[in-house]
Amino acid sequence: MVETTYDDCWLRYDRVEETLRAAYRERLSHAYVSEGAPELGAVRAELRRGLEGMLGREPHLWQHPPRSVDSFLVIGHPEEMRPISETIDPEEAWDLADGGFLLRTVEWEGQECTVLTASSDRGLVYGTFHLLRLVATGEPIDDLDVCEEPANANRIVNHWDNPFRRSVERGYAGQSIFDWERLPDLRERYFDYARLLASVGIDGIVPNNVNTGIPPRSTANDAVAERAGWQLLKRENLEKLEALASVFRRYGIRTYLSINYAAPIRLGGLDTADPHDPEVQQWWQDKVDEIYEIVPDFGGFLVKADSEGQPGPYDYDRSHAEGANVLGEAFEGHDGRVWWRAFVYSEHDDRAVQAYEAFAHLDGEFHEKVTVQIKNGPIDFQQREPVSTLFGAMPETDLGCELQITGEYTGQGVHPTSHVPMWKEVLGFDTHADGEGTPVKDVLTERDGQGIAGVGIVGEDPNWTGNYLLQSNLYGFGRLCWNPDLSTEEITDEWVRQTFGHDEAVVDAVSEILLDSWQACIDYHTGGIGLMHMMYNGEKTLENHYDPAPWEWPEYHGATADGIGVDRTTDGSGYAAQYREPLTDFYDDPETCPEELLLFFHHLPWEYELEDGTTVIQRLYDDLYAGAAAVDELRERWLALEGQVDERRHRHVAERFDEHALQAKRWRDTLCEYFYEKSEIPDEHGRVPAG
Ligand code: GCW
Repeated sequence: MVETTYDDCWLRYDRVEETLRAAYRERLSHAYVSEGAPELGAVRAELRRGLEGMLGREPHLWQHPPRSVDSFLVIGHPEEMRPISETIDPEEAWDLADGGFLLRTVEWEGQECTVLTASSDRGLVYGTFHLLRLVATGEPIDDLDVCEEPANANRIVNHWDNPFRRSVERGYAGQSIFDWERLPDLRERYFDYARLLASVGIDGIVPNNVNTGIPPRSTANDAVAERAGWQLLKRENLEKLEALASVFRRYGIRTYLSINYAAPIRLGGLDTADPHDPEVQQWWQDKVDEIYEIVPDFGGFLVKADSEGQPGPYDYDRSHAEGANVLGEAFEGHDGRVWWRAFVYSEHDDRAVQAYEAFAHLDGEFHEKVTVQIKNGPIDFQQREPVSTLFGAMPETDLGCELQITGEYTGQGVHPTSHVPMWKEVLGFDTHADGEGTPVKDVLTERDGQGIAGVGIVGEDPNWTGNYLLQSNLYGFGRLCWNPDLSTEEITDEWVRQTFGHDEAVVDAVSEILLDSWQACIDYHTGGIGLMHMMYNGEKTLENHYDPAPWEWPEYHGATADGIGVDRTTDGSGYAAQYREPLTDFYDDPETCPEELLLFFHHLPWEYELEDGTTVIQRLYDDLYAGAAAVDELRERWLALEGQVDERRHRHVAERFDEHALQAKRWRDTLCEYFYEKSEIPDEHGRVPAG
C-alpha cells in the first residue's frame, strides 16, 4: 500500500508559524483518547498525522489522564472518562444530533483540559477534524466553547463511476479511484479519500454511477454487461462492497449503491420488475436483507428510473411513488433508505416543467423510507438556473437536493469555477412553501430522511479533482452541507489557508479568483441574462458539453429573428406557474423577473430595454465580452503568484488558465456571432464582426 504520489488537498498539515506553535503545543501535546470503535482509531491516527505536521511532533497518547502536565486533550463519549464526565453535563452531549460534537476548554483537578465529546463515534471524528482545522487556520484554542451539529442529516457524495471499467461519467480527473477488479484488496487512496470526506462532514458515499447499465445508449454485449453497475448487487460484489465500506466506516461514512430497477429480471431471473408483483417485492426484500448481512451499516439505494434509458416503474404503468415504495418497504426494519431521483424528462416542448409534472402530485404517497432527490434546477446543472419548483411543492415528502460538484457545464476541470456561491444561492432561495421565509436549506432540514447529495468530482489524477483549485468545490460542498449558513467568503478563506498557507497576498489572490469565477463563467457561457444549455453535444457516445454550439438546441434559448428567450410564464410553458405565490407573479412579469433569469422565463424582442436602458442584444454582447475579459483577469492574478505558490501547483493551474482564456473567447465569439446572425443588430461597440 505505498502510494504517496497524490496531493493532500486541504489536509496538508503544514508546519504552523513559530510564534503560534508554543500555544498549540501547550494544549495538544498530550492526548487521552477513548478506544474501542474503529472511528477512534481514525481519530488517533489523524491527531498523530495532523499534529506532527503542524506542530513538529506527534502528541503523546495516554491510556489514562496524564497527571504530570498542565494541560491535555481528552476525547471520548460523555460519561466515559472522568475529565469528561466531571466537567460536561452528559445530557448536553447525548442530546446532540448524530455527528454533532462539543469542544470545550475546562478545568479539571487543577489541569486545563480541551474536551472533545459527542453522542456518536462519527461526531468524535468530526470534532477532531474541526480542532485540527482551527490549528491549520491559525485560530486560537485556549478558550474553546464550540457546539456544532450538522444542519443536514444526510450529506452524501454520488459517484458517477462505472465499476470495473473505471471510467467516470462527467469526471474530469482521470479514472475512477475505485478498483472493483482488485477489491476486496484495499488501496491507501480509499483511506485518504475517506479522510478528505470526513474532514468536511460528509457521511455517505455512493460509489457507482446512477446509469447502472453503462454504456446506456450503446448496444449491450456480454462483456459490457458483466462490467455494468447493476452487477454490484451480486453476492460476490457485495463482498467487495463490504471491503470498501470497512474503510469508509472507520471515518463515520456509510456506503450506498446505485441500483438498476430491472434487477429482479436481470439478476433474479424473474420475468418482470413490476412493483406490484409479489415475487418482485419478495426479491427486493431478500436482496436488501442479504446486503445487511454483508454490510451491516449499509446506507441504502440511489435510483435513476425512467430517465435517459434506465428502466423504471413506467415500464409497468406504475407511478414513481409505486416504483419507489417497493424498495422503501424492503428497507423497513433496516437503518437505510432509498434515494429516488426526480431527474426525468422526455419528448416535450419544455423540459423544465417535467419533473414537477411527474412528481408534485405524488406528494404524501412516498414510503417513509424514500427520499426524493431533486437536482437544484429544472434543466441540468447549468451555469445558473432558477431553483427547481419541486422544493416548494412536496411538503409531505422527504426531499433531498442534488448538486453537482464536478463541473460538467462549468469548465470540466479546466476552468476553476467555484460552485460555492451558486450553491449558496440555491440553498438560500425562498420557496414560500410555508409562507415567506421557507428557504430550500430549511425545506431540507426538517426530517432525518433528508439532506444533500453532490455528484462526485475525484479521480485518479494526482490532484484528485483535475485542477488544484477545484478541490475547493469538494471542500465547500461538505462545509455547506454541514452548515449552509457559512458564507462563501468564510468557506473560501478556510480552504485557501489550509491549501496554500497564510501569506496574505496569496490568500487574497486565490480567494478573489474563486469568488469571481462563477460570475465570469455565467457571463462567457450565457451572456448573463438567463440563457443556458448552448453547448455542443457531439457524437452520441461522446457527449462533450464543453464547446459552444447554440445551433444544436435552439429550443433552450429560443432565438428567432424577432427576439430571444423562452416563454415559461403561466401563459407560456407554464413553468413559472409551478412556483408558490408570490413567485409566480414575480417571474411572470418581465418587469419584476430578476435580470439574471429574464430570458429563462421570457421570450423578448432583441431591443427590449433593460432597467439600465441597455437592450437585450447589447447586454448579451456586453456580458459575453465582460466574461471573457474577466477570465483574462483571473488568469493574470494567478500568473502573478509565480514564486509564491510552489512550482508544481502553479504551473498546473497556469496551464489550465491558458486553455480557459481561449475557451472563454471561443464561447464569446461563437455566441456573439450567432446572436448577430439571428438579430442582425450590430454591437454598439463594433466588436462583433458583421457576418
Ligand atoms: O446531466 C446529465 C448528464 C448525464 C447524467 C444525467 C443524470 C448520469 O449529462 O451524464 O447521467 O444528467 O443526472 O442522470
